[in-house]
Amino acid sequence: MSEITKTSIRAQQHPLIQRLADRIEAIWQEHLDLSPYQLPEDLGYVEGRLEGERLTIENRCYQSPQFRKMHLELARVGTTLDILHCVMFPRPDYALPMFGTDLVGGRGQISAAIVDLSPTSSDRTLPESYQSRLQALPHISFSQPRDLPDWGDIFSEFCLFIRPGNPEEETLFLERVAAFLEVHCQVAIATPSTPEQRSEIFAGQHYYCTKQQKNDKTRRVLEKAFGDEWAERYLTTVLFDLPPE
Ligand code: BLA
Repeated sequence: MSEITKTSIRAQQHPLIQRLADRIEAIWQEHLDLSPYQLPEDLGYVEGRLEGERLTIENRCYQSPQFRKMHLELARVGTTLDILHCVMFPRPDYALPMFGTDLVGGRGQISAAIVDLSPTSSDRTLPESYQSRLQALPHISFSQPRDLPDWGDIFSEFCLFIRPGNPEEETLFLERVAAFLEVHCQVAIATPSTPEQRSEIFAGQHYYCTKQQKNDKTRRVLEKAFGDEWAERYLTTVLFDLPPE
């Protein structure tokens, strides 16, 4: 797939998605020692059909000493649905939470904007270094908070899930994602590895992925465009795969 096509999809998406994608990559490049991460052969760029509309998925994927996989995905269904999906999977030698963000919108309006640093420890709490930094961020309130679904027990108390009500709230959300990501990168590079906690961390990541795979809204979009089997494979090998044990 050529770089030109890759850039052009981003340029067609909702402006908040473009801004967030650019910001995420800039923060990664600033703080982390990135190298490419190879996705399964045929899944870097994919096209399917959803109710007569074209579904295009574009993936960017990196790794670093602390992160097994840093995945940024942009997806577009016809001209009606724009999606940004991003997850950072720590290597299981590092006692770090999962960073995740999802923006879903279309026709000029983002309907779902979520960001979290989700715990992977067996007590389901974030390390003290994260708690103190996240608590220190200024309080912001949004006009349309959203309720988490049943499978959302993986998220931390700092999880932000809203529908942005206006351009100011879109920018506030963007800045909050950037703040979470800055905290994450700074703490991650200062965190020593703890191989003795490997199985606990692995179990925490496993739980996170299992729950995310229960998001019917994501699954339905993929099943309609690509079929049930393909959707299952994509959910378990690209979106929420597990590290080799
Ligand atoms: C919601 N995710 C959604 C919705 C759609 C998708 C269509 C419903 C939008 C709405 O309720 O307004 C679709 N998201 C996708 C697709 C992909 C995607 C197709 O990423 C990828 C190809 N989802 C994540 C991550 C988080 C997440 C990393 O991928 C959180 C860190 C959360 N998405 C999430 C949540 C909802 C959602 C909590 C709301 C689910 C609900 O209300 O039932």
